[in-house]
Amino acid sequence: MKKLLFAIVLLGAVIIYSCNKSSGGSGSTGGTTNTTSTTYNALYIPPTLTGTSFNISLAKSSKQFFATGADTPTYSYNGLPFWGPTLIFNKGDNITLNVTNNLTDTTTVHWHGFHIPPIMDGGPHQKIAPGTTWSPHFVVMNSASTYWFHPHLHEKTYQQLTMGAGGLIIVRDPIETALNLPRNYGVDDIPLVLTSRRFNADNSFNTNVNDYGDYLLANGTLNPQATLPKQFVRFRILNAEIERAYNLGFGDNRTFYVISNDGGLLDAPAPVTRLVLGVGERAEVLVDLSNDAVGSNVSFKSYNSGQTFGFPGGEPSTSGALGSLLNNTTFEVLNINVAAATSGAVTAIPTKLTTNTYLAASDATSTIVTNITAGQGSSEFAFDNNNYNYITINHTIPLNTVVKWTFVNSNVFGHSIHIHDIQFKIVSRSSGTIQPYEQGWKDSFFLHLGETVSVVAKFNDFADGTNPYMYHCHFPNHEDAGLMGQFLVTP
Ligand SMILES: [Cu+2]
Repeated sequence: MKKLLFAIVLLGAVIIYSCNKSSGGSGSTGGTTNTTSTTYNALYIPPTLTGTSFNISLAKSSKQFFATGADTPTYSYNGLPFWGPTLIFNKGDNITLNVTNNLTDTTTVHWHGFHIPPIMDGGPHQKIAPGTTWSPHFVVMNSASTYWFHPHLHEKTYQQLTMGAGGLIIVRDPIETALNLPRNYGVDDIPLVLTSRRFNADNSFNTNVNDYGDYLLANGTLNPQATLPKQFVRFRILNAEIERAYNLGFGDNRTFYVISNDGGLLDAPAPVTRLVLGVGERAEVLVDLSNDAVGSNVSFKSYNSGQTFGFPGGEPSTSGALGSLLNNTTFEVLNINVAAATSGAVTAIPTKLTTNTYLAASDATSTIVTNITAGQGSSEFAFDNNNYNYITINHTIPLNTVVKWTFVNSNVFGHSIHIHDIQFKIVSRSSGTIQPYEQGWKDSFFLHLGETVSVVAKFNDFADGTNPYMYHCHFPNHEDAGLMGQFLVTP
């Protein structure tokens, strides 16, 4: 039965690829089957920028996604085709980012996951007008992990992110550096930004508000393949989707190890065979390729078939705003072509990574309860019945308060919740236990339909009686429609 299912999935992949080739990815399902296997494209590895002063500029760009037909108009930073450079920060550095907006539209850039003053945060209030440069500066206080940057202008986030604006940030620190982990970027330390897009017949992105794309993109690469050495390899995975969650695993169900999530290393590697990653979440994982033959292939997949309702991307339809060719299917996110080991290969993983001192529910001195409700007007979702607006401060938190913040979701669908400013600890999930790989510091989490989740955080260091931080659903279409609020951390 499993073999039959696998064959059906493979056949589906061939049909999708065939259709993609013949129609420029218009999403037509009228393609005929053929027996050619998928033609892979080399996984694009974004270039890195290092130092303490970073110049990034957002402008229109383009990328050829398909073997034939027109290029796809995109937005990107620093003239790249789709998706920006990877910024590498060192903890403790005082950095400046010069962000130039060369679009004809206003934008912002948010440093997702960073503990920085609200005026530097790049939320909807820190607007960058066309033709101007915004230069935030801050000390990197975050621990080593994988973060990202992306536009965050209210009602424009979906459009600008869909066009390709975003980039990874890697933070290094002495604790992570002292561990024997794969750290050779693009060789055994691989960025893997997962998203998908729907294309129009002319190969342009379909930027109507679709919840899901039809074609997986890994670092902007269609049908991606990476040649990776026969040793422990690290993936820094970001879910940069619109709504889709990924249920990641390997084709042979091998165990892999989560070493870090949003805000830093776990105490110890967490072994998994499946890893669910909602929008905005990151995970660093190690996979052992040392027992794979040189020249063999290992398939990294998302097992999104058969999910219960509320898992984004589990819906059965293949078209329309709620449908996608990838929905309710198991699809490949990366084909790995195994090559010879490198010198200095990592062949074992540390049993101990770091020692985190987490907050507990009992540490909280204040509570906030946020309900996902219907919004006003045509807004399908809002926090506590109020659509986001620039003026309303939804919560005021005195500096150094430890808050237990509870999100209650009894409305229609799952969401991915992100709180700016802090890294928090998930202390309860009403749907069940908190998985070992979710035990670390988090800034984003998946909130299932019908679920209540509580997180605990200390709001320290940055008080500002005027400039708020955001909390929101990280589905950009939901936040644009009003599923966002703001809070002040006051002196
Ligand atoms: Cu949402």
